[in-house]
Amino acid sequence: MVLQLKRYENNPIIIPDQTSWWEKNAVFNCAVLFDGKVIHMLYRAIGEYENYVSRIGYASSSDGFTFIKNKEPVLFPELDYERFGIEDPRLISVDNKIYVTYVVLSDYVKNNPSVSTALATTENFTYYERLGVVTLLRSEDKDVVLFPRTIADSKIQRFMLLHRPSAWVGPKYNTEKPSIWIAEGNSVTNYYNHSLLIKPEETWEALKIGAGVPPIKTQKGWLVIYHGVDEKHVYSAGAILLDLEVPTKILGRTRIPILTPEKQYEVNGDVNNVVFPTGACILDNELFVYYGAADKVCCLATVELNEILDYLLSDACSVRIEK
Ligand code: BMA
Repeated sequence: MVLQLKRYENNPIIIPDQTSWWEKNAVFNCAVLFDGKVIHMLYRAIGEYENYVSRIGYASSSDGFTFIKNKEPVLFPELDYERFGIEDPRLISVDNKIYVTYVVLSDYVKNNPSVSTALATTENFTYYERLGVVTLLRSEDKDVVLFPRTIADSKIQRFMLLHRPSAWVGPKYNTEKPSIWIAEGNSVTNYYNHSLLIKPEETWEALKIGAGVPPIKTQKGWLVIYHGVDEKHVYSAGAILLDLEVPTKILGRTRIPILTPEKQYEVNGDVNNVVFPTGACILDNELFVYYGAADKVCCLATVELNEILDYLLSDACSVRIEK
């Protein structure tokens, strides 16, 4: 059996607003957080192509399908390290505090900038307190997602995250291609104990992989949706299941993408052939996965939670033992 996410029939769910100075060209790569009543969404927006500076917009929904957008951006370059753009937000609630990770650039997109990831916290999705850059200098680190819980161990609260330091390749790092790493933190901003979690193994993820959606706690393990990029620069989505107690242990990994560009809105856009999942929530036992399509619009695809968990624990997703 091959499991595929089911696209929402009315995709895309968010499209650019032609009348808006900051989001008239593209709105994509959306993060979500469900607070039990409202699904809050942050999304990346482009209003001009010349400098391609990204800002972050906010939208909300009560059913997961229909979102109402704010008129003005909620996160936009204010500090020096943000001035070339704020990209790819990921939302997560850890111990009842809401955090956003987002990518920041050292220069304009066209100048091949180095990338880092910054963190902010918010109580109301309107005001954001900046907590600074959380990745290491020159590690080219993005796709940073926090786990939604801390571990209390010897009275120290330890945070956990997944990240994708593109510069960590070569024999020293035991991977030839940018891979997903896991780390612990003694505060929400300071991470150590980095270890390689998964590296590219299949052709659809041959160039690089990166965490997409923050880990979702389920009864069977931490569910993580990630993206993989093939030799032709096609972005697809896959999933892994991590042990709840020992998250460095992989219980299952999809060998065939669960979503790959097929629809016109995924194949043609500002960057063609991209599905880029960045947010998810569970509504009535259904996993809602939100993704950017072709760096142009925001879309939704769903799967029954138990179905994807059983699939990840089946033979089709068994973990290969490295010799
Ligand atoms: C990644 C990020 C994403 C983008 C994707 C496809 O590196 O820049 O924001 O959606 O590439 O272009």
